[in-house]
Amino acid sequence: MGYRILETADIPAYLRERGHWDGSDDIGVREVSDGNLNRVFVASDSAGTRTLAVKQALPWVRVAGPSWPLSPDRSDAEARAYEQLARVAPGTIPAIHGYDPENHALVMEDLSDLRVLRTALNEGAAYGPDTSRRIGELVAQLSFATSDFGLDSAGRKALIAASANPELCKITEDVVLSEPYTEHEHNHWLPELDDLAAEFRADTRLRTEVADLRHTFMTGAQALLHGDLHTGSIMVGEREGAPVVRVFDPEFSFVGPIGFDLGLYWANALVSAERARALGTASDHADQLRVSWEAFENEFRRLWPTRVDTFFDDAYLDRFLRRVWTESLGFAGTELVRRIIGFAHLTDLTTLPNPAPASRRALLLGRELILHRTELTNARAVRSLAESLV
Ligand code: SR1
Ligand code: MG
Repeated sequence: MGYRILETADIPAYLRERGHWDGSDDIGVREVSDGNLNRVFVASDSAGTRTLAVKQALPWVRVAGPSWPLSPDRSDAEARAYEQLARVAPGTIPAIHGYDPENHALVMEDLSDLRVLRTALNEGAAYGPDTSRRIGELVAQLSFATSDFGLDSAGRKALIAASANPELCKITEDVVLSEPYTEHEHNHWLPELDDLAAEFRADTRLRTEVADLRHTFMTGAQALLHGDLHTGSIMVGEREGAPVVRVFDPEFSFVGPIGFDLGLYWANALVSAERARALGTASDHADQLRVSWEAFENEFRRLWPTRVDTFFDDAYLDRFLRRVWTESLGFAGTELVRRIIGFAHLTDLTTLPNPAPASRRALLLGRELILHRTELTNARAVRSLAESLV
């Protein structure tokens, strides 16, 4: 039948055709699309006891419409990433009930009893002890298992080839890792930040450092990444009294530098800290970089004795982790910058009553992280830097 764009009214028949829903009960459907690229529907029975989510990739960027075409094949990358994540961290992703490559649609567990981490933080929640720890562990588990430490050489080459995701990598190379430092129609910012936006475009040293990070992103095939690990790609909540963390939306997944996943998470945590500081609601926000790094490092070191290639010795592990740390800081800096003067901004800042001061601080912090990433050798130094900015 070919690819068809699903509308709300199509979902009940679609779920039945695909064998995801039997019985004749009424299926209620609501569209809950929230991200920049895709559509998401939640289907439920009349009692609300049975629910499923359907995510479909459109042939364009959802928030831009047909003027920004984008192949719906990105859903293949997402389905592949979920397969890998299900192997290493099944409890930290939604249950996947099926993938329909023809319609670029995933049918999965409905997570609407949970809250998007960004939304929860924006509404005043703290991170608590589990979220960043779990994210750090997840990045370690996924990256170790899909690196040259977790897979043999031939398996790695096959993974790299199978995980190519050129269109979405190009989006990142553009909107995160170059456009904000150039004149580009995608860029926009608050008028109060005109001076900094102009400075960033004119700063040749900054541009060279971003070029270095961009090239690392393009060539540093260390491990399979989530690829877009911001606080809008994480759900949190409680089920049966226990904390729940679920990572979703891995459509930007590809084999790249591990620091890109950590860096995105860190930047979004740092922005949440700026919001909390601006509102006077800061609690554990500023500690999340440390918590996630320690969890990542501990889990990676725990897995290290299981590596498939022992030519990589313990001294190399120390060097490797140091490199991941430094690159993570640099990528965090680029994520901060693009979220304030690039295409896609963050509600953490845009919904503040007076967004300019916090946005300025985050922008300055981003530049410092990019320029001084090799000198910032621990989380305490990053925290002091963030607190020192006026
Ligand atoms: C055109 S897409 C812009 C951003 O949305 C996605 O969530 C990614 O973060 C991407 O960079
Ligand atoms: Mg997304």
